Amino acid sequence: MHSLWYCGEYAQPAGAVGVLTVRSPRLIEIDRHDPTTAVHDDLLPGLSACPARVSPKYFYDELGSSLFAAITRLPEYYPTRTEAAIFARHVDDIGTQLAQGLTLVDIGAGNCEKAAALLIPLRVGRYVAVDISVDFLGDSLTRLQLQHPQLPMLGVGTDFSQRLLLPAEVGDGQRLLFYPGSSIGNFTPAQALDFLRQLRDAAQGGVLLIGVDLCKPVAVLEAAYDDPLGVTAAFNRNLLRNLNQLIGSDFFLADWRHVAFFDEAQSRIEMHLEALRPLCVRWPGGERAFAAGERIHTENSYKWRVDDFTALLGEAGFSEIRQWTDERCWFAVFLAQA
Ligand code: AVJ
Repeated sequence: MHSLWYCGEYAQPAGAVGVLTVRSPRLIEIDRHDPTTAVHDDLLPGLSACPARVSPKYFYDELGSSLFAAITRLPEYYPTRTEAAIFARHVDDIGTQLAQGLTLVDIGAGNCEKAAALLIPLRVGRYVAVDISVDFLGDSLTRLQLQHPQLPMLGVGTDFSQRLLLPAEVGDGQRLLFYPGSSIGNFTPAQALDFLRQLRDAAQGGVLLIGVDLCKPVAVLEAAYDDPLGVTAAFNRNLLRNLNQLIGSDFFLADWRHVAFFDEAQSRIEMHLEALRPLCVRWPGGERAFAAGERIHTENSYKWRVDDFTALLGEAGFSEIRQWTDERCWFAVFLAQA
């Protein structure tokens, strides 16, 4: 079911003195070349639909993952920084709720920076990083392994957007599922409930630590998704580059404008790409005409209220729900028993 594409673990030489032995993180990949199913079942129908839509998972090729890392450093993009501040302030409190030596399973690990700050304070025994972009993940893990030479690490490349399936290699240690950054915000409330249930199953009786972005003034939200430097615009338009690579389409990036706004009724940021002129995009086996001003919906980012998200966790079967937030109540971190 899954192929091993790199395995380079080597043992500590017995009695070695003055030699720093660094483990190599092991990487496995599940269903790597399954793009045909994803492309046929989800990408092409979405591109052809009215209005057109493309899943946000197509942002994250290697360049897209780097652009997202750049977004998290923008002054306007408060979520990453705010969440990190909550962890910095409350990590000891969170740690007292947890056993030692847990397997931290980082869902959507990206550059692994968020988990890196928790490995020591939470006395993690094993680190498993899961991400759709396995090449990016390999680099991130190799760097992290240098800082934690003796911590067992595993990288799992998989597309968990349809279904979260963790391979047996994750091991049978007690699990701490880590789903930070408000990635849950990409899901509609109904999809979020479904995904939380999958997380609960994957936790196998362990715990979930999850970051959730909260409702706040619209101007703050909109600035975070339409920054003056244009990094979010580049991140959004990079999706078209990725599609050109994946399906051989001929999207011309200069024809498309980044659009982001908050929809109060649905409590979500919407991101779109808007055609600047009438045009036709072609790819082997299909084409799609766009009128000037017509949009491709590329992302939703839902903003929650603490009470509503607590209720959602309960509905998904979690218990003993605890939560920490920042002074402005812009972001919340929840800990719950699976
Ligand atoms: C990774 C889904 C949490 O919704 O804030 C950032 C993605 N999109 N800027 C978010 C994103 C535009 C991000 N998540």
